[in-house]
Amino acid sequence: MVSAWLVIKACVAFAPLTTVFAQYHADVSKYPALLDATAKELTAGLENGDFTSVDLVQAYVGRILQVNSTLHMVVEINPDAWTIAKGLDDERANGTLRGPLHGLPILIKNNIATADEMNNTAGSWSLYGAKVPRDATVAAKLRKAGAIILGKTNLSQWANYRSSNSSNGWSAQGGQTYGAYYPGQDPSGSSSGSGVSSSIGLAVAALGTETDGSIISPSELNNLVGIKPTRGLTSRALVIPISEHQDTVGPMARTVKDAAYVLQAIAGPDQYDNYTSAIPWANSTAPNYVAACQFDALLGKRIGVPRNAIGTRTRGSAPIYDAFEAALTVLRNAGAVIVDNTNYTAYAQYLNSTAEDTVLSGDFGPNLAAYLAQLTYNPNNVHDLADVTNFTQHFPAEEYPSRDTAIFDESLALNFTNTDAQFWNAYQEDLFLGGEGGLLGALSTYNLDAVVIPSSVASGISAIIGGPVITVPLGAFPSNTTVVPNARGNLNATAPNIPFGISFAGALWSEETLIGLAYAFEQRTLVREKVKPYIQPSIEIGDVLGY
Ligand SMILES: *[C@@H]1O[C@H](CO)[C@@H](O)[C@H](O)[C@H]1NC(C)=O
Ligand SMILES: *[C@@H]1O[C@H](CO)[C@@H](O)[C@H](O)[C@H]1NC(C)=O
Ligand SMILES: *[C@@H]1O[C@H](CO)[C@@H](O)[C@H](O)[C@H]1NC(C)=O
Ligand SMILES: *[C@@H]1O[C@H](CO)[C@@H](O)[C@H](O)[C@H]1NC(C)=O
Ligand SMILES: *[C@@H]1O[C@H](CO)[C@@H](O)[C@H](O)[C@H]1NC(C)=O
Ligand SMILES: *[C@@H]1O[C@H](CO)[C@@H](O)[C@H](O)[C@H]1NC(C)=O
Ligand SMILES: *[C@@H]1O[C@H](CO)[C@@H](O)[C@H](O)[C@H]1NC(C)=O
Ligand SMILES: *[C@@H]1O[C@H](CO)[C@@H](O)[C@H](O)[C@H]1NC(C)=O
Ligand SMILES: *[C@@H]1O[C@H](CO)[C@@H](O)[C@H](O)[C@H]1NC(C)=O
Ligand SMILES: *[C@@H]1O[C@H](CO)[C@@H](O)[C@H](O)[C@H]1NC(C)=O
Ligand SMILES: *[C@@H]1O[C@H](CO)[C@@H](O)[C@H](O)[C@H]1NC(C)=O
Ligand SMILES: CC(=O)N[C@H]1CO[C@H](CO)[C@@H](O)[C@@H]1O
Repeated sequence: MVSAWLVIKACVAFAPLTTVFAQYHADVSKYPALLDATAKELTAGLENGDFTSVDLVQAYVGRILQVNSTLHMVVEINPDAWTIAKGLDDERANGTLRGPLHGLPILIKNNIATADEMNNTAGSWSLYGAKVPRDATVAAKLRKAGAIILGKTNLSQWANYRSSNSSNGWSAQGGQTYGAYYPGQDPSGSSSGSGVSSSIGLAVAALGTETDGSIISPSELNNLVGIKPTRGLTSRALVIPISEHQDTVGPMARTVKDAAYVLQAIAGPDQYDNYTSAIPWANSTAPNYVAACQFDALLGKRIGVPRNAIGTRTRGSAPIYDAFEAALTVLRNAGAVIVDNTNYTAYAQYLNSTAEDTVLSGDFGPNLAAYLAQLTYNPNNVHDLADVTNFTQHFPAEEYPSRDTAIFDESLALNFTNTDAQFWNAYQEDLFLGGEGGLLGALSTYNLDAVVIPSSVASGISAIIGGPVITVPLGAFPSNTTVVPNARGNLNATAPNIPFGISFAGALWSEETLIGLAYAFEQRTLVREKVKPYIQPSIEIGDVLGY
């Protein structure tokens, strides 16, 4: 249902905005610039009555429509966003405040379900029109915290778990997402649209999901802070899965503190995802991720550099490695003890291992079937991976065989599932490679609070043990960088001005520590604001007031 009031608002949003709103430009500088606006700045404006949450929805939707035809980062806008915003404005007016996200718009990845007008498809037409029994728990938690779910972001289809030859950020439903820092920029993935949207100020923040790299990598390449939480800290209920052993949901935001606000809202136990029962604290002693944002958080912390796991400086990667070495000096100057050569003892074996492929492949079939079994309406009758594969291979917009189904096929070809001994052996191998032979071994041997690594190589070791990682902007490629295409040849994977990040990784459930380290680094460097997108929308809050 679309209210009449919404239709009026929507018409304004779809009008040629720059001309319609031109007369209001005088006021623009009074309000926080949306490219970088923080939750705190927006909340101050709402508190002062300078603007409303309805205005914020209007401004963000206007911005989305200004760039979507170029960047394809948002697949659907929530038609209820205006009425939800009005309700939250009314609550604020009468003194009901749900928390620090009250009345702030957030975008979510198109694999996180909502029980409303929006679809949840992982980018596949097979799920277009499907209905779920309730919101994904993380979406319900966002609503409870007062956030406005503004829309769904494009992604690498099936969270990059379909093809061997597709491109980051492409889905059949949403087309090809591009990054905003260079024409044709590979946005990375699979939370591509969440990365691009958050980076150019199309919401206060976005949710992504990660199995291995899908929050950290697009956060890094889109000049963002991304938190990939410990598996089990955030519920995956009604999130289209890859692997119960590795999947997580986490924030992608412009500042560490904003990411902390969002994580605080979505973390916690959930009866629908029993991995959350591993959360090791009682409600009353749950961490305060926002309070962890302290300028002196690096003081006295022991931070390892696992040299054998950070890759090597080449001519192409030199800017990343040079910035990384400079960052170690920043950390030292902030009072951290940098412990060098905290190598991972089994890293060569990890690089050689296929155990993670086995775990993901073994989980995917049963986990996908369990998601599909929950649908209350399943328009294409896809009940398992075989059905989805058949659909994908026959439905023209899925672009098969130009984009293949190699990863589906590999999972279908497994002659065992995630309850068999072969699966368990692979999972135990992962727990060793990332644990005693990897990150956890180094943390314990060298008595570390965390390790620091270039974000481009940060995800894998933590992914296989379900450990947390946070990435913070570190720099961008210089203007003399040679443009290099991706493997498919349809995106620019390396190019001038493409951002990169630095990551802190630690023990399971160590988000509070990692957020502190990241915040203290971010506040000393403030890299994000030095790197500017080549394209960004022009609509600001001042442009929409009065509509
Ligand atoms: C404030 O508004 C909300 C939402 O409209 C309503 O549920 C609540 O009862 C109101 N509270 C007061 C104190 O008026
Ligand atoms: C969801 O899909 C249906 C088709 O089943 C479509 O009519 C509807 O517009 C979509 N919702 C949104 C918010 O785009
Ligand atoms: C954004 O562009 C994509 C690709 O053309 C399209 O599928 C999607 O519907 C657009 N989203 C909105 C909100 O206009
Ligand atoms: C990639 O960059 C090159 C060089 O600037 C440009 O000509 C090309 O159009 C870009 N690719 C895409 C897909 O935009
Ligand atoms: C989690 O729930 C599933 C079914 O939903 C069950 O098979 C499994 O044993 C449960 N695991 C734990 C640790 O409770
Ligand atoms: C902790 O809080 C959650 C929801 O916030 C609730 O469902 C759960 O029962 C609480 N657990 C305890 C032990 O109080
Ligand atoms: C750690 O790894 C680096 C890079 O492979 C190597 O140069 C160094 O000797 C190793 N140090 C230790 C203590 O193993
Ligand atoms: C890599 O795998 C091959 C084949 O399984 C094995 O022979 C070799 O010893 C492995 N190397 C390492 C460093 O684990
Ligand atoms: C595969 O998909 C085609 C086209 O949608 C359909 O006609 C056929 O029945 C499907 N086959 C199976 C085995 O589901
Ligand atoms: C799967 O196949 C492998 C080798 O082909 C065999 O060793 C293994 O026992 C099979 N597992 C099951 C569960 O059938
Ligand atoms: C870019 O310029 C820097 C500084 O002049 C130089 O060190 C570097 O080698 C150049 N990079 C390339 C790819 O030409
Ligand atoms: C509405 C819209 O623009 N849909 C596009 C989504 O992406 C696919 C694949 O690129 C296009 O075929 C659709 O036209």
